[in-house]
Amino acid sequence: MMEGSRPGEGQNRITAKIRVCLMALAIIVSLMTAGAPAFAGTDDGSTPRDLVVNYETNGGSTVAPQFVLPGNRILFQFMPVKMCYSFEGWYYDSALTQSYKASDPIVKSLTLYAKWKASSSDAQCTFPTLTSTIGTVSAGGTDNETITVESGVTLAELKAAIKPAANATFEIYQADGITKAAKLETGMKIIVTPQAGTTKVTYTITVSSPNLALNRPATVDSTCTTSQNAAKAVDDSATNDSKWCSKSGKSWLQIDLGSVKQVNQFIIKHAAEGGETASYNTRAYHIQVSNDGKNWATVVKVTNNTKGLTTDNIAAVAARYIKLNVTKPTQTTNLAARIYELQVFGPPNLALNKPATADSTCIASQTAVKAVDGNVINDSKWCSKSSNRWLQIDLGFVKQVDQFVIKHAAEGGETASYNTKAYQILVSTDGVKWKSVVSVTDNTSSITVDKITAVPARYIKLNVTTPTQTKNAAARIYDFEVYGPLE
Ligand SMILES: [Ca+2]
Ligand SMILES: [Ca+2]
Repeated sequence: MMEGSRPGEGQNRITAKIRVCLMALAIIVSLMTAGAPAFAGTDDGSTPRDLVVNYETNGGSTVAPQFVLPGNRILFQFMPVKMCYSFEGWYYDSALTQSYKASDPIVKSLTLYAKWKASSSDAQCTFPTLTSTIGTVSAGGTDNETITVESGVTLAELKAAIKPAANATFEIYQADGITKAAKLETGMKIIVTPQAGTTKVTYTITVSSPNLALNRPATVDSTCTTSQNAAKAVDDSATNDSKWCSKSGKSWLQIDLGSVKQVNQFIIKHAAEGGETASYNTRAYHIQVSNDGKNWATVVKVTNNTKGLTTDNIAAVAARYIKLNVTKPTQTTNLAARIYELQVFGPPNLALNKPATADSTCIASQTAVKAVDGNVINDSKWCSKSSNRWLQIDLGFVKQVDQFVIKHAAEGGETASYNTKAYQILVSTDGVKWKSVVSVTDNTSSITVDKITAVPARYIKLNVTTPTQTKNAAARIYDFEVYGPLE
């Protein structure tokens, strides 16, 4: 598009001029007020009873402190200006979460913080934004935006997924914004710098792992009212009474994760997380896991909880069903169990949706990709009946791996006699030199879990040597999962 034909350019120029004038005015006012502070709310000067309101403008023009009598409002407040940004208001906290209103009385000396929004409509302001194929960021790219990535995403993967704006560069730093990051963690920052080096844009990283229980089918022993049902414990909400409640005295909640998953963490939101008194927080509970809904193993036992939010970490176990038994529902004699949320997390499957290849397929749809899609339904398997059946996965980068979970024929609903009988797993860092790490000769199970001492690997290869328990020659792998030690 030609320079002169850009729509709204004239208007942008005028806006920019007004901004420059505003900034100059603000600087003059700031200089004046710095010499003669505005004693808002009192006419007798800075007596010892005056409170001081300081302003942190976060890169905008300076605003001088003001003095206010306790309980009074600030009568006249200066607005700062900042090139290429519009002022979004004052906040009580540097994280900009609690907004200040002009009607708020001032009850103690404090600092107010300015919030800014990048005004990308201004042609003079080219914002150093980014787009990313991992996580979600707004198209405009505003300062202090959050980018959420799933656990298991590496620093190198995120870097490869980011495309900064034209002529801009970016780097990922630790939370201080200065030290370069070595691996991804919540609170780290992506800072995008334009060629001119003036208006940097910061994105804050949140690392999240998916809640395996979210909106999964859930059942309970009973409810206090019909709306306080099992689904409320897995809906990712702790507001508007979104809880499961039961006062049977033998209260339990059971969740079906849909298929067997690796599980290593439970987070429960009790009464106080939903705004109720902390004395209603669950006192004692235990958590059980099962692959079939019949045989249960107790993995968590808590007898003395007082908190509104509990986090129970365990060594990773394979589980399809999760059962929460509330043994003492409150801190008092009140008998109602109140569970606002039961969240279930697992370690990241390093093979999920990674490039996969195989020697052959039985039919065109039963490709290698089906073995790394996280699904076991609708015939989602890789199938091969050649004499040399292999599946290979590229993790993308060299990672530490220490566990392989394979879902065989019966997990996909086929006869257990088609479960893989014998297989080997090999690993490689370069795809050329291979090391055998697992060799199984007599499996009958529909799910196999093979743990090894952690090794570095980028490529994982599964050789199916005896595909079934019978003479049937087809290998059927519904899912091949790879896990590593938690860093
Ligand atoms: Ca809820
Ligand atoms: Ca699958």
